Amino acid sequence: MAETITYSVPGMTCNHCKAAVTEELSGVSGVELVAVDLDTKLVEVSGQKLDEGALRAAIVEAGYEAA
Ligand SMILES: [Cu+2]
Repeated sequence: MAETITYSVPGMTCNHCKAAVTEELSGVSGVELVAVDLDTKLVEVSGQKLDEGALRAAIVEAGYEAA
């Protein structure tokens, strides 16, 4: 069953940030869709059997922090 998890990532300011976060999260197992909203600084991750720890690690790997 698909699930969606939303993270607040205040450090994202531009399209480069958006691309970096999207790329890292897209590489996490089970992730099917990543939607970044720069205005609200929210990242929506959708997929199957999502691993919260892996998702947070991917955000850190991209150089940001999930609030
Ligand atoms: Cu940026």
